[in-house]
Amino acid sequence: MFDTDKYLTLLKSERLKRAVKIQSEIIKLSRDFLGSKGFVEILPVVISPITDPLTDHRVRGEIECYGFKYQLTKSMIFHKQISLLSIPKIFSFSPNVRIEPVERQRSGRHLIEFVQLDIEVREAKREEVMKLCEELLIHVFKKIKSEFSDDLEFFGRELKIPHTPFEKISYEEAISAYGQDYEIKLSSDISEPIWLIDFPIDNREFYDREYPDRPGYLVDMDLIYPEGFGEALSGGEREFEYDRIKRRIELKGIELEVYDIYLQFAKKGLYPSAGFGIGIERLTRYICGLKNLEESRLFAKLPGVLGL
Ligand code: ASN
Repeated sequence: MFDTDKYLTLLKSERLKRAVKIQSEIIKLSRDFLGSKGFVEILPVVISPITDPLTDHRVRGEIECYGFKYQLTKSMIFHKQISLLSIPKIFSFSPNVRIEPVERQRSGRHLIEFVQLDIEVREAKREEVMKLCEELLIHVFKKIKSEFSDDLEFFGRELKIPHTPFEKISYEEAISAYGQDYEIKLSSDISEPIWLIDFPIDNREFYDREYPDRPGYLVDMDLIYPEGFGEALSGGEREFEYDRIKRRIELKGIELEVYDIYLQFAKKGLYPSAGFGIGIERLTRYICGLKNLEESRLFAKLPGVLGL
């Protein structure tokens, strides 16, 4: 089942060593950048009674302790919103567990355990966090390009510094230009990252904010990497008012009691906010130009394969 010799070869490979070294620097640079902008790093939450519903992930990583049901974190979205009651600008390197369908094993883009740099800003608009993200990425790309040129050369990677602001395309435009398979087709068609904005309500979770004056559409976004690397991140403005959140949960057909604790916080008052979460392994893959996400971290776990 588990091939230790194969694993040892992987551990000693030059590719893995260099990718992990660059990843360590990506984490350091992101931390420094966000620190310089007044962000506070909060510790990640690994188990909680509430987590992101992510309705395409039907298997829930549940554990029971002391008679209570906890779930493994699929994303820290609700904890981010609740954190803002204490601190106005937060981030966390948050491990997420998502039991992906086995068909995604060979996508090159899915691991069942990954880390996202999850960011949330009190009272922010979507455009502000998009700008923040662009600055963060440019900062990281420039530093890696200048200080790790040997490694990038080893990977045969020509890392381009994109122009800002990144272009935007709406979900509807992407669908009409590329069809249902828009993520990879769009990504293969562009040479700089692009924002994909304004998803329809059915496509996303209940916490992305619906335009007050454009029902059925959300003030949210994905960032798509160029050169076929696919999605980099998701984010948006958030629903924060009790009645609206309640309605959105009901629209998804989720029992209100599943989110009872979150709803109680919403009733007492959450702040408006916006944020996003950027996958660290996917960022490493993009920067190094790696074919598979599996090469982008130690202990990578592919859907349906026994990992370490
Ligand atoms: N972290 C994402 C966000 O902030 C949510 C997710 O990962 N599903 O919107």
